[in-house]
Amino acid sequence: MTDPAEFDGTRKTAHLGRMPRKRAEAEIAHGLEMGLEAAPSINDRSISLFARGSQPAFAGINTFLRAPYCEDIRKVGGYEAAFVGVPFDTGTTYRPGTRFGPQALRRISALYDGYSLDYGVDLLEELDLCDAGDVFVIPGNIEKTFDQVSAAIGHIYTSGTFPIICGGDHSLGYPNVRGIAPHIDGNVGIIHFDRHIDMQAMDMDERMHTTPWYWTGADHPDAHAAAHAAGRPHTHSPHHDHSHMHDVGLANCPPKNLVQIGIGGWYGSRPGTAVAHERGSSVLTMADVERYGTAKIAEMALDLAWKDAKAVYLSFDIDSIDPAFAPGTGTPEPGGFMPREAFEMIRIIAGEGLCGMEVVEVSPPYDVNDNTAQLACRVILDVTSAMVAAGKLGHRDMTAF
Ligand SMILES: [Mn+2]
Repeated sequence: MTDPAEFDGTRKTAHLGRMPRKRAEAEIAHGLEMGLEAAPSINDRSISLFARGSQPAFAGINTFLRAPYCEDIRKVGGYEAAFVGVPFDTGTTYRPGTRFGPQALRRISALYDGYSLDYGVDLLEELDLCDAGDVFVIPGNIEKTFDQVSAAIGHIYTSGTFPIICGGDHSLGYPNVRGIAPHIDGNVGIIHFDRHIDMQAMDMDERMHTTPWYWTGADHPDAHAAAHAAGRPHTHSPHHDHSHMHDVGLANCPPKNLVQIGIGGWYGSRPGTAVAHERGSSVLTMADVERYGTAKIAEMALDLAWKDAKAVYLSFDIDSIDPAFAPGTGTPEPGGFMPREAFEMIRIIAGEGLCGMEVVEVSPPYDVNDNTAQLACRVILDVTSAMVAAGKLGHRDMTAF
């Protein structure tokens, strides 16, 4: 006999049905106060005259998921999670445009109400989320931008708030982790979804979006650059001409805890493959994903990333999803994940908890119908929801489960 009580959908509709809508009701009251009463012919008196809440989705001033704008960033610690944009694409090696990523995500995120039947989560009710606005990037200078980004992300993280970082290109992986890892007492694992390995030392003589994970660990030959910049004694290396690099401090992110999922294709990865081989990161191709299946891949990624580590960081390059679904990106590479495959893996990974996350490489000028921005938005919503459902983020009453 088929028992509907056993359906996932039955359990989750029950949970969502029980959950109070305190925040939603407060938002309506706020909208009426700020936006005045609607015209007399409007029967639904929760509607205001000027749009001041989440509806209509196409109206109003967008923050991510209509979350409060944390303009006074000194108060970011009052929130459990913060969306922060880093509109930087100077690290791009092919076609730019990711500087418009944060705006695109904010705009399309207005479509969503904050609840998910898939997760049985209502982010509006169960997570104190803000939009921290954007980091002030320096478009003409990669290293100065890296310094701005590390300091900004470090501020959010040390305020006790989960950073949700929206790029921007993937060069940001390096300064993002540099903002978090130094504040963690122990090793940090990195789970990296991408079609590209992003692990070469330099690209066109600078640290570009092909290079962030070269700088993991303390044993790479360019560690001297940090010593040079800090005025510490150091020995020469093949890259002594690059002493303009401001820091290389991902010392507690060993490559053995770096798991790279979905790598392959025909562009950009050759120089980094030698580095990955020498340093011992875990590289999983699409063939690996087909062989083991997505759930097993996610479990193996957790094993490797968490081994002797205190925390794990998630780096999600939207080009890991096939360009048929995510065309709006700087270096598209056919043969990537189906969206549902990616969603399953991030759900399993995020359920174990994360110290921070980034979604990078959304390039709206190349997007179609906002599909790519929407997928990136979905990655953020799924990761945060998986963490809320597992009691790793937000304020769900776990005793009710
Ligand atoms: Mn990529």
